[in-house]
Amino acid sequence: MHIESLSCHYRTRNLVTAIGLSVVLLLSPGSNTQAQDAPPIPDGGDTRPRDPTPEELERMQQAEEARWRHNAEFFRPWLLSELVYEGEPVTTLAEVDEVQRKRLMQIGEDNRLKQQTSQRAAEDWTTSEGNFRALDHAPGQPFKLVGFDEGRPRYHKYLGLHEATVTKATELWPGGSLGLTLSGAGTTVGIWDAGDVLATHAELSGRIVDKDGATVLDDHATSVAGTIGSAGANTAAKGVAFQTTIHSYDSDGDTGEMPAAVANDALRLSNHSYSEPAGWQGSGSGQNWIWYGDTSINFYEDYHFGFYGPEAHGIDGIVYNAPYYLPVWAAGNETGRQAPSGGTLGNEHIDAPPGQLFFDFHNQNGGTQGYDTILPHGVAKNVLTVGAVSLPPGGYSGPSSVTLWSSSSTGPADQRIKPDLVAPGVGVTSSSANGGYITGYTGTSQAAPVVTGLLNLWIQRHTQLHGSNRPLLNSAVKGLAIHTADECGAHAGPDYKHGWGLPNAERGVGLINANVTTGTSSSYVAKPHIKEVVLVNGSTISFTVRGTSTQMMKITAAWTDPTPYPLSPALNPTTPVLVNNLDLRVTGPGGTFHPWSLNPAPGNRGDAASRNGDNDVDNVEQVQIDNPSDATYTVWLTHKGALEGGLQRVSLILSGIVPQPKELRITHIAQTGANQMTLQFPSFVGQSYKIQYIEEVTASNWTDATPEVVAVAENTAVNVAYSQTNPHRFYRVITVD
Ligand SMILES: [Ca+2]
Ligand SMILES: [Ca+2]
Ligand SMILES: [Ca+2]
Ligand SMILES: [Ca+2]
Repeated sequence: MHIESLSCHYRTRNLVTAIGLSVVLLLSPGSNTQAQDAPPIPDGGDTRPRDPTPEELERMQQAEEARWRHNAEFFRPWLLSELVYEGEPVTTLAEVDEVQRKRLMQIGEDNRLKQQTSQRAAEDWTTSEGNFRALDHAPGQPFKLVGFDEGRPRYHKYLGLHEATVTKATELWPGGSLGLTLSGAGTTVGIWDAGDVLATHAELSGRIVDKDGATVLDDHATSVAGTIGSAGANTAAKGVAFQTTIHSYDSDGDTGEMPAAVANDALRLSNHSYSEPAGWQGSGSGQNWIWYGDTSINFYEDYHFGFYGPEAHGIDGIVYNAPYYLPVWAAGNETGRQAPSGGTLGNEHIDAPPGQLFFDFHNQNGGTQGYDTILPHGVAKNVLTVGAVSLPPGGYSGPSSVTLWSSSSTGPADQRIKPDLVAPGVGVTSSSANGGYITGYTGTSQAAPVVTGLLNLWIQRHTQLHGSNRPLLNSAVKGLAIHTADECGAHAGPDYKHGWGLPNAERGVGLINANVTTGTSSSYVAKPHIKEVVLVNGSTISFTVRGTSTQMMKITAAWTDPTPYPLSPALNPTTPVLVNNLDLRVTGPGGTFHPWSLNPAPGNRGDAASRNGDNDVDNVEQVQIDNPSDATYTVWLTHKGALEGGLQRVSLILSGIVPQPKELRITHIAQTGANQMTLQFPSFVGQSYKIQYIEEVTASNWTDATPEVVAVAENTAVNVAYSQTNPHRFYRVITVD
């Protein structure tokens, strides 16, 4: 719905009088539903008409301009900042989208050419060196040679499967307790995986679109597709989004294909249950173990784990330029993996000549503490990285009901919190490439598609409420999943093993349902729980919220961050990869509340998260007030340094707040330049508004005086064009859904 204000009348009799009116208006804001009007300034004693002298005209002009400046000063705190993106002025965010769309297409084309070259180099390498590396890997561990760069082969490792079930997703389905009808119908999810999904599988038939012509049928890909979207002919195999359409790709050429899928198919979500191998990889039987580290960087530990390398950088560049697209990535199954010791085993290094055996020994993946085993893609800042857990048949009933799967990859990634979430893992059967079913695999490969399917249901619900022209930002989808997750681990807040916890489908869809604009112009509430705003370089966003003593208050800020300058290979470098360092704080009874932070130092990785100060490494920040008062709090969003790009889109998720209605009307109006008027109205942060006008009060053909603007404060002032030849207009402000 949209809500309109009553119209606001602004009319000039002559210019000087109009300016006088504006000043009166500004200094005594009215309580009428119309903006203030006031008596004209008296004309003075001499009633005989005469033309002003040139000196008088000059003085009048100067006085006018002084009043415009005075008026502009009044509006300044509330005036929406001019948007500048990468040095260019922009009128609307749609223009930013367009710049990013073009860049995304260019990235896709560049990546496609780069990957072709890399694949050709890989073919030459296998021909010259023998192809045993590409083929003779550990049994049961699917690896595929996908390229050859900088003297090293590059593989994709498909991450194995784990039985999975979804906490509370069934409540979103038709017949569920929420009264919704979510099934993924009408939506599309992308899968990049080991090969072709069996499109004729009874569980998937009619909903698989082969997008890249991959021809090799694959169990792993078919099973991932099944976990997302199996119809449920076998009820044990039913997918989370059981009526979604799946665009199927093999992972070869992924970074060229993903941008095209976003640009051409408006893809919103994709699942990636693979990455490049790192550390120890091999079979339990002991003959094919390979260590993927680089001994010139560190002998004991593979620097690739948690390192922000070319894979993370490449994916983040894509996602930054695709603001409505979120890839979900499996964290990896790496913790604790190590070749059996004892000195009789032939251990090979990935960069060793064929057949040459080494007898050195490297740390088990994750060392003795089991931290820092996120594979290269999952390190990316802008994806949602998923680890694997198991749950009892009854589902979540507190942190102790969640058991981390022992090999699930863990953070930190650089110094950041990863994985982002963990997803469950017990009791699901999925589709296989022979038309039957698979049971009993183990790995984060199955946890990721559980989350992908669940997010798909949320996107479907959001589209039901707001239409497809109003997509949630990728950072809002990710932020919502993090915000509404169930608490896991030994301490409150995030940790490096479970991330922010276990997604809760019901709680997430609850915030989507409650995040609507309702009421009338005299009392309305706008989008109280999910706010998408733009932080302009040098600015601060602040607004008040009402707490309640009956519920914990939680506020999450999530943003899709630009890519940093590429890092040189190093073990656990401390150069931050965060580019735009936004800071979220809340002030109110009890003082200042800071976001969660973890300590990435090797000896402190298991410590409880702290809330003592700013978080300078993560692009998700969350303030949690455990015992709020029935009182007003202020949310502050600031930034350090200069914002790359000149602006940063941010998603704010809020819960445990009591929405306070406002009146929608224009409260102030005045001339602020020779050809400019400024209007002001009370606003909700994150809500979109438009100013419109008509020439005659009886007219009904409202014309836009402004493009859509998103409020970033509790009052918003906007400039509109003023013309002396058309000095008589009626204005209104409306909300835009
Ligand atoms: Ca492909
Ligand atoms: Ca590391
Ligand atoms: Ca926790
Ligand atoms: Ca920060």
